[in-house]
Amino acid sequence: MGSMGELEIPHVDVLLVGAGFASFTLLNRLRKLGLSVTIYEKGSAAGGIWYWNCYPGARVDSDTPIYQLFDKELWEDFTFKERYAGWPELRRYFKHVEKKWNVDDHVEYNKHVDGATFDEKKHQWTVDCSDGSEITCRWFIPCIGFASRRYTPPVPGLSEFQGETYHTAVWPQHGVNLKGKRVAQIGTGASGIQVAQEIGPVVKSLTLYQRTPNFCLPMNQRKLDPEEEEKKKANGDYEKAMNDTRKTFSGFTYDFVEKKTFDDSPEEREKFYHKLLVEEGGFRYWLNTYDDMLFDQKANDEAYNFWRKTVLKRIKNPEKQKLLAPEKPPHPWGTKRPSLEQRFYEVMDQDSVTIIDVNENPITGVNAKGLETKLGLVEVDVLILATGFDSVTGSLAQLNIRGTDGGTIKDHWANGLKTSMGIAIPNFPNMFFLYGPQAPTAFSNGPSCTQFQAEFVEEAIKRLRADNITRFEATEEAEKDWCNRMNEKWDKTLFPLAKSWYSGANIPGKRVEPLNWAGGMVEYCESLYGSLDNDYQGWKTN
Ligand code: N01
Repeated sequence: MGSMGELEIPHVDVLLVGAGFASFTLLNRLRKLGLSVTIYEKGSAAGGIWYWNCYPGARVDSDTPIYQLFDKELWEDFTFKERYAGWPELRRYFKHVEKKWNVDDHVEYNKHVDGATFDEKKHQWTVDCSDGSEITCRWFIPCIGFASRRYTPPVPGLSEFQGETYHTAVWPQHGVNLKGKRVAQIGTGASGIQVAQEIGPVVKSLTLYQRTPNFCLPMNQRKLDPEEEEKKKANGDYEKAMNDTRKTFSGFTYDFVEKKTFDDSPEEREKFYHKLLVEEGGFRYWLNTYDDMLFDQKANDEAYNFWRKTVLKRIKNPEKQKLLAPEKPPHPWGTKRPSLEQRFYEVMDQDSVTIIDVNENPITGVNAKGLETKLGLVEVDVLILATGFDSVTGSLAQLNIRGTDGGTIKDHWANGLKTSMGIAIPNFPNMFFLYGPQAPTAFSNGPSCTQFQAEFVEEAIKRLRADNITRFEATEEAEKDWCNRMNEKWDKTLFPLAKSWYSGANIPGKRVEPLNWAGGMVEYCESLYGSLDNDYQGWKTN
């Protein structure tokens, strides 16, 4: 970083915002090119999503070894203890990364970026922070993920509640003791399922306000044997797994099988479904199944029915059976994100757990003591809001980043979301964003997506420096083309039939449109990397 005289504004080649997977991989790559790089992070420690979302039971849904940075020097002396790591272990992992990569001089915590403006003369950004400080940079790269703007629904009277209220996305860092408490929870997304299954067995009572059932898949969690993991590393299994993620739709190690649902006989199909859902677990029933499941309603019904039949065996209470696994699903199976669960259905079946369907019994008000529906007042000590995020677009749109026409990103998207390849926007030169809108983001394993995007950014900056180019901007044609391709991919799937955060439908008044690239990682990376060829097609340079 440049020296800070009295009036001098510090300058770096690259400013990264957020201290998670995306920024750490970029930091390591770009400083190797000889660039000065700084990360600003508004939290007080690394971890990104794993810093903020430290609610009980928060745990990743991608399995080891692909949920980590893909650098050998990091994984050769860090071994995860569980197949699916929980947030405390992920925090420890980030500490390991910080130490191993010696990042102390590169990261500033408790530093909240408010906005940025582009200086056309100098071809650089001036970035301003909430503490009044500024910094200039040639390259401005927000790495703030798709879930950094939380959402709280406008429940009438929420502020009247005299008990404790917590949103899962800003859970107190010191934890909350819920033992023996009466708890109400709104929301049954990925966060809600994990909280409910974790606290259900220890609280006095749990009342779950559900709008849409989450069709969860068994996590099949297990402890990892350190010796076995070392053997796998020595065998090259880790490298192979990480490389395999380049070849699949979602950046996992497995992909859809090249077969249609009804190519198999009913017996073969049952056997296959059973293997994916019960024996293997994880996302395999979602992402390693017949390749028509997310495209063909009949195929999808078949998948739902098998899932339902399997889950119903785990729930005894007939009312809860209807609520958690209804005969007619509100959306095609897998078009809202299924959660990975550990004994969720058994916990929900406990007598101490009540599920209220807010479609039939909306929350009419909250008062000092609890939540009211037409079924009456439920008095509670604690209210948990597991109500999600203004996902994907909300993260960037909340910042006051002004482009060359003076408008913000929010202005740019006023009539519809548009980006070039989910990584840049016309009018916002020298700015890339990772793990954001119109990229494979929510349809992918996070570390895979961010790693592949970081490779592009590294290559782009390397070539631009060699070519003496100091201003790099996506063209409007490239943006238009990407938006057309986004819609084309999306419209072929069953995703448009779900009201989901994948399309912004979870936020009242938000435009409903595809927010994530549904064309798969392989095609995404081909488009992205290819755009640097033929004299930077799709980009304006000077
Ligand atoms: O948020 P969500 P999340 N009244 O939007 C409900 C990642 N993640 O924090 O489904 C009543 O999914 C809403 O209902 P509905 C992951 O990608 C990963 O759980 O819209 N209910 C829904 O049930 C995930 O998908 C991990 O009808 C209301 C819930 O609140 C994404 O982040 C862990 C309501 C919100 O669920 C978001 O997950 C956590 C209202 N007015 C998160 N408004 C792991 O890897 C909203 N809801 C494990």
